[in-house]
Amino acid sequence: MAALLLCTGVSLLPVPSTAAAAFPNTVTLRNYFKVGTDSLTFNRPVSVKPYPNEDSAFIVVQQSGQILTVRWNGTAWRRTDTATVTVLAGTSGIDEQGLLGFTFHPDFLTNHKYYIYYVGGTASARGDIIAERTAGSSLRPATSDAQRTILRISDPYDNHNSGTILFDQEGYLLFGIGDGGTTSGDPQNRAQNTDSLLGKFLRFDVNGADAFPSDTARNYAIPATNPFVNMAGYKPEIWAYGARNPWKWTLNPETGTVWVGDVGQDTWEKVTRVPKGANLGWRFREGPVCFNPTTNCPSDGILFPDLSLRDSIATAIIGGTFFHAVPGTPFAGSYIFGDHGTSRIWAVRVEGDSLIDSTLTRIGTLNKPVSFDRDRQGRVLVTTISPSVGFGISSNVGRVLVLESPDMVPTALTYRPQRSAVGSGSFRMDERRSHPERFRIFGLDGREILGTPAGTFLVIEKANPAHRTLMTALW
Ligand SMILES: [Ca+2]
Repeated sequence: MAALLLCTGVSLLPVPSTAAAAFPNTVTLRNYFKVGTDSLTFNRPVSVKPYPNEDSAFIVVQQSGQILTVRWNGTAWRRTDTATVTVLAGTSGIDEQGLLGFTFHPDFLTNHKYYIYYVGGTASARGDIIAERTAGSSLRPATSDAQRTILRISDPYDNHNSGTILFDQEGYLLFGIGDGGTTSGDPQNRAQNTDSLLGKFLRFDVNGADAFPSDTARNYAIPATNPFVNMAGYKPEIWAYGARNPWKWTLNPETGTVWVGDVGQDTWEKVTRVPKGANLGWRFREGPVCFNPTTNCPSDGILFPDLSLRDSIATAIIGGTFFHAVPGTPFAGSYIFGDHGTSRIWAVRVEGDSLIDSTLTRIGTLNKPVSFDRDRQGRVLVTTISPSVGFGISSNVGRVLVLESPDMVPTALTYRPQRSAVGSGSFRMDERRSHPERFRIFGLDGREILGTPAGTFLVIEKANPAHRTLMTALW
């Protein structure tokens, strides 16, 4: 079956042939929603997402429950709309609870659906909730939007809630959640308990019929390709397990694989590529070392981190984003992430799903990064809440900044999951099969690709070579 892909953005830049070995130290941070010499400020912004159909409109998620729309009106940035998520009674609104995640449905422009993740309540009423909302015809979230619960998990403690929900390249909703929390050590060993939904990556089909009609807390279907479907002792929602607190994670747009910054206990912060079915090892291990038990802990079947950072340089890792560079430019193949505790931002070089150089290039210092996102042009946006003290966030004032450098040459990229409908301006990759003479396809490393593999490519129409589009193909 052929998949279709949306092509957005046209790059007129040439396709260089080689990539630089190291990242130049040329990156600066500037206010993105600039107002004079300062910026629009936000109340504890935890994520910023571009609208799927506009270059200059964004959702800014405030932890206290507001979904803001920020738009450029031609002369200035303005908040043009606000929806409020009523977080659960008893929510402290500080530290790790509140409104934490937001994502548009891949077909938002036609079905108007978006998804929120929020955490709150106290004691036995504490819950982690993913909900689906349907915006009105204005295609702007509003407080009045209809809402239905997708998932509700009872949560024993108020921390380790993660904060990311995303649709993957197969069109399923992916969710990472921490081990349930408490002060330390996952005391009930939930992350390794495959009969618990905590300490996991979970994957749902929110387009399918409710597979649990008698369960009001589970309102979705199970993707048949989930790794533990029909396995005794495993919840079928599980995509991967053994996570401690996967606060921020993203998908490698080239491969579709999860890359997570999993917040460590006391000693190690971790960046890990998470393939389907992986066991990240917590609480047996904290990154490269044994945690519980402290010696002779299991290692068979456990996925070790791609990067393990000692507490001397990182104390609360903020999983990052892949920078969509024009192939061959200095920041091609870079994964950019940071640390909330030490305020550092780094780049590492990645090829496909492999870390090809674990050397951390420190490209910035920002007090205090909270999330890494991208705009539709591929630029890296960082939300920050500062000043901050320790792991908790003591200030409410936050801003959105953008990483800029003459060496960071972004290309726009929007992928559309396989189930998406053909829309205006979309492009069918199966034309490559039926009309192979019409297109040339180049990988992100600049090499020409023959055949019709899945991945992210620069597509050039032979009859009109100036028409170049970066796109992701699924088959
Ligand atoms: Ca149900």
